[in-house]
Amino acid sequence: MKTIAAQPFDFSFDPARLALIVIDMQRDFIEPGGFGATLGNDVRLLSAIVPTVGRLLEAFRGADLPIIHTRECHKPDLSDCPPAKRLRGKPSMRIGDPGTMGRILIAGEPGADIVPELAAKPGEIVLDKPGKGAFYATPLGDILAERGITHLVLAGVTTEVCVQTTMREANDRGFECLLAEDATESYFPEFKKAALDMIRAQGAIVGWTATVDQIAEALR
Ligand code: C5J
Repeated sequence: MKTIAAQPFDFSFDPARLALIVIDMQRDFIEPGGFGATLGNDVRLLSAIVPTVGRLLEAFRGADLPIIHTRECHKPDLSDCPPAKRLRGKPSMRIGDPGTMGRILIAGEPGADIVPELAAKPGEIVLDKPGKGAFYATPLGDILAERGITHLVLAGVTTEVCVQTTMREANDRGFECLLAEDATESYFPEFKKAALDMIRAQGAIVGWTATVDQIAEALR
């Protein structure tokens, strides 16, 4: 067993049962001119964590542990995008519309891809997901079960939307989850802080948090 110095208390895990899930580090959320920017967000908040997520990936690669990358995107015919998701609000562009990096959040389009700095290496899993949570309508549960994974480290964007949703889905499926607090970000800093507080509250009711340095130290 190994231990990560975490909040609200140490996170113990068997390295043979640990995997990393990096949520939605996609060009459409992170790069200028993408979907996130068209929604009025300052994408520099998100691009700032790219090097830190890179260090977390290297720590898992160095320890030869499983890595899963997710991408929030939909089929070109939008059959997996509920109208409630596509039509809500009055954004200047909607999922499926032509954007600066191809059709917005459509599988196979440049904007839906992971930023080049964090591209998956051979052997790593890239999972397309139509929902906020990475377990909904994907084979993620089977992928983790096949590998005997019981403990997860999560990272990516955005903290309070797809990252927190995935962490809560994982909790309900019995996984022990730790969020890498400096390898996740929100367009709304106060939402990130609130999400971290919620996760750690009541004796880690959703899970633990730790820095990338603390995680890397335990994996060395
Ligand atoms: C959002 C995500 N924020 N990956 N997606 O719509 O968090």
